[in-house]
Amino acid sequence: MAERIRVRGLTIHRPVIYGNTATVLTPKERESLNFPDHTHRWTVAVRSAASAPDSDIVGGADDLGYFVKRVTFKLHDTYTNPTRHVDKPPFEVSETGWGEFEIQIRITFITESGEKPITLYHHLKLHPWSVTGDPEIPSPENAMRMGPVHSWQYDEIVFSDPFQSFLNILTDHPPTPLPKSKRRPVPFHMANPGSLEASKGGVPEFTTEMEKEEAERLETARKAVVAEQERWRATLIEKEKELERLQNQLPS
Ligand code: SLL
Repeated sequence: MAERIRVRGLTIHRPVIYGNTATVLTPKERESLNFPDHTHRWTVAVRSAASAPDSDIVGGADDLGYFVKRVTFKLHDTYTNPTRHVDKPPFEVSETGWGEFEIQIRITFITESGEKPITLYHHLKLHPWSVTGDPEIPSPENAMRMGPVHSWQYDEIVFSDPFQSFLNILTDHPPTPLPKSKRRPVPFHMANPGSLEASKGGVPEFTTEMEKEEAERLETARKAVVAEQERWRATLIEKEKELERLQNQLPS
């Protein structure tokens, strides 16, 4: 079958995000639940990286159903039926609860792809990031004021030597490009402390500018490591010379 031919040497990727949003339950909401100890409502999801313009949803501009068959979210064992299969977009699970835990996310691709499933891990985040560097969990009142918590990871699913038929499906669905820069206010933990954005919170958005900034951060860090290595090497050489000098001074 010509269709099952692999396109050797070619790689193609699709940008995705995975992670969660969480909000504090109001006292009213808590009353209406069967679980009095639950404090938060959260959604864990796998979405396309680009966000729809003017949307409050992080990512999700494109429907991933054209190449994703199923996403399985493995929740903490304290949940009933902790393994949740989602067989159509949106690939997400919403729940209420009281604690943070690691969620295993398994992505199965459409059968035609011939690709093996991939597994990602996300630490469910319920409590806001500290703005002041204070590691303490804010009070529910403060957390509520800070707005929804967002914890999202950008990633690229890479397919190497794809089947021709799968490649055709992918190229028929080009991903919405990321915007160059942010179009909306950022969440409080990313905003300048004291700014209006910081007090109101906002919705994160992945941009190509962030990609560039991340590359620059990595490059700065790499240079710092090299400089540090050079410094220690120089110190070592100096000390070795001193050792030699002192040894030569010892009475033989
Ligand atoms: C913790 N290691 O102690 C974590 C476990 C588990 C959270 C957190 C389930 C609620 C329910 C729920 O929120 N589990 O089904 O009643 O923080």
